[in-house]
Amino acid sequence: MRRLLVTGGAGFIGSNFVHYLVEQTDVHVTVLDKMTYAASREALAGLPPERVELVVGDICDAALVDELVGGLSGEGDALVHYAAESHNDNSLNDPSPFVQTNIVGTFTLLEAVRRHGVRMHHVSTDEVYGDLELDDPERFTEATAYAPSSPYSASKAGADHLVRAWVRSFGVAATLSNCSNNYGPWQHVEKFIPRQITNLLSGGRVKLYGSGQNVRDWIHADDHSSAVWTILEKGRIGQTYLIGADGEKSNLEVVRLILEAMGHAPDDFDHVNDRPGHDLRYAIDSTKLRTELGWRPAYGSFEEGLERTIEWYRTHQDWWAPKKAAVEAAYAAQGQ
Ligand code: NAD
Ligand code: TDX
Repeated sequence: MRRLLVTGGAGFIGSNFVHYLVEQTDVHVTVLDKMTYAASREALAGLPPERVELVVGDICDAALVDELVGGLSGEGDALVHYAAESHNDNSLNDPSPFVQTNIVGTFTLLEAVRRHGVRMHHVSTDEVYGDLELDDPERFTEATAYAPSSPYSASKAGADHLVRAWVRSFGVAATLSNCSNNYGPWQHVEKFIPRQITNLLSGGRVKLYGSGQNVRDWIHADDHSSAVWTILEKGRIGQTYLIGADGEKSNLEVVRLILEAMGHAPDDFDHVNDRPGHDLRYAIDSTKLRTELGWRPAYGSFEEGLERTIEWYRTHQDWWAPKKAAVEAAYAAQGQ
């Protein structure tokens, strides 16, 4: 059986990818995850044990990584690298784990795939390209210059550069993808959309940074999964593919959609302190992935995916409620 090693597979997007693999393919999945605050065993619960194995460990642990990557010797086997510190606000408070996991961790994986000749797919973000003006006619493409703004995006950019250099200098068989903002089940309540939904579900108020004019390009995590699988199957080694679903919305628009869907008045939100260095707009041109590899998102609209996500948080209170108080206390301490 074909084997995939999925780092960060107990986090938001990684666990959605593991579910996708179990439902849509016949590969065996080994998840390597440190089980930080962002991970969740519940997200992998109920998956068949003969298909999915969880190894709790750090991608910076060279001996463990070498052993797991060394086990990927079959045709079609691959390492898919999702593990990261992923939250911008946290990176502004303490950049250290971002540099360690996102840069040193990626380096550790690259050295192992180099030694063992294993195929790798590196999962990255559109934030490495910095931000766009609201009226910029050009969206991000694979040719856009790197210009990260935050410690998080700088650490992801550093990781991307390492992957590209290991491809060119050592002939490592890697592909890269840079995706826009994801939403869907199992996203931590620190992030924008789950924070607002769970604020309303727990009797709190929606919190909008600054004026809310900032634009994000939303994609459902399922569509991100199908794109990564498409790249694994058909992508050209050494290439970068941008992943996006034409889902640009201002934060104010998203807040109003959530308020409306949950039966609240459109102005029922608070403006809070803005994020320092807050990127204005992200927007992805995914023409290369669509034309070269034939990928299409399955979700017809952001509104459809948002309704389903709100319903998911309504029915998974047991999962998110224990995390909520600590996250809100940390935000309150920063005036957010
Ligand atoms: P997440 O924070 O929900 O999950 C990250 C996972 O990585 C967690 O399970 C955590 O325990 C694990 N992890 C962290 N440090 C580790 C280490 N040292 N060793 C092993 N495991 C470790 O993040 P996410 O939102 O699911 O993002 C996953 C990936 O997708 C990241 O690489 C992120 O940069 C990228 N990405 C995210 C988005 C988004 O909108 N969330 C968009 C584009 C790209
Ligand atoms: O309470 C909030 N209010 C608010 O207005 C929060 C938590 C966020 N925001 C704003 C900030 C951003 O403009 O919403 C937008 C989205 O914020 P986040 O969910 O923190 O995401 P972002 O900073 O855009 O980064 C996300 O997308 C790219 C992921 O967290 C990254 O891992 C990914 O690389």
